[in-house]
Amino acid sequence: MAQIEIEPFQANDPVSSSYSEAGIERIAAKDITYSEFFTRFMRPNRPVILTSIAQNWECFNHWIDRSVDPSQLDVQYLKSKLPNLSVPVADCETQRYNAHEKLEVKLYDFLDSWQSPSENSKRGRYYLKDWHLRSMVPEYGFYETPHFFASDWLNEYLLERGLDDYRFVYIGAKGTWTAFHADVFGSYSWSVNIGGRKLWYFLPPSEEQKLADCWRNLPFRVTERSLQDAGVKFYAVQQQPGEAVFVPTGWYHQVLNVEDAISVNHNWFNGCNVATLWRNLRSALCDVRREIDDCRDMENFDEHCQLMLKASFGMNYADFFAIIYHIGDKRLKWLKDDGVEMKQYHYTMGRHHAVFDLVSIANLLSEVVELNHLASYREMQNTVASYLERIKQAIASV
Ligand SMILES: O=C(O)CCC(=O)C(=O)O
Ligand SMILES: [Fe+2]
Repeated sequence: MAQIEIEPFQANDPVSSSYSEAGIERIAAKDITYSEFFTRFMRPNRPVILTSIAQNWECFNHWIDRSVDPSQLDVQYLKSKLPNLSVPVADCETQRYNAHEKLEVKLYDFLDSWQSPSENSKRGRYYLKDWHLRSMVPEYGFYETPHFFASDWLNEYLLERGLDDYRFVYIGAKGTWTAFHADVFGSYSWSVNIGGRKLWYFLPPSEEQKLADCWRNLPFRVTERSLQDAGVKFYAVQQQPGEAVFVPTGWYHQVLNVEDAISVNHNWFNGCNVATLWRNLRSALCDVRREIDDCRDMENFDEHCQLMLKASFGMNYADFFAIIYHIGDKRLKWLKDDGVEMKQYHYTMGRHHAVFDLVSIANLLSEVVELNHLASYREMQNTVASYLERIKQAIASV
């Protein structure tokens, strides 16, 4: 079983935040180690494309009938593997708030109209996306998470708790697209193309502010022209079949299927970007508090804010700390029972990596305690403080 491991180093080493002026690098997956990917891209939060990453995947080898066309979906094969599930599609010709309108259709209807589009078919309009195929049909192992992306606290926690995950499949005809956005919670994403090509526009963090209107709203759609006109720094990249795009935290992006395109992607976070998630969560809570400020005197105002935070942001403080404690407990156990294997997807985690995870948790919780972030949530504050002491002791004894 392959191991994900990093070099022994001080978790408090400064991280360079600069990015390459030359564009987004393309590196063959076999030419870079996990540790290099960690140091050069994941920790400094820089995008990269890793090529030839999917050649052993079942979906890469069977979902596309390459004898016909490089992006021809083998509809018969998919039907033989999958039941007629309800699947989520985005209607790329409508807009609801800052995303496309979502609806549910039957998989076989979607595939049939893909294969033989009729006059009023929605082929170039409906984009099958955010489809939890992996969790819907768990026995069907159609891909393996590349080891580069295996330090994934979000899905590790959700899967071990039997909760809804952030692992998706996307199937979109030429012309379907994903609106301008940064990823949920401020997570990373990775996206691997099984077939077809996608055009990505990427903006380094904060560049998107140049596009904000006077209410601080960002555009639904950008074009090269609108980006240039606003003096925005951006990268345009074409993702080819078999390539993985690593999308760093807080980088706004827009994606267009320039051909019929099929991809797998995950959202995730870990010790490298957990502080950004916490910052985003706090800022989303500030928005909620501001919105219902006139109810401030009501009983249970702070608990109510947490309910609203969960509804608007998809996660609240209790969820966030549940993830931290789950990950922390597992790393603590592995350190104690030295040599116990840590199964993460189908990888094990090395000792330096486990220590890195604990140090990043300790750094985060120290900030939470020292800056009194949980002043309105006393009980949570006490739990965090005592958990921090446990982690510190464990790190000190390494
Ligand atoms: O492929 C797409 O349409 C969108 C993918 C995306 O936004 C992501 O992977 O973060
Ligand atoms: Fe995204």
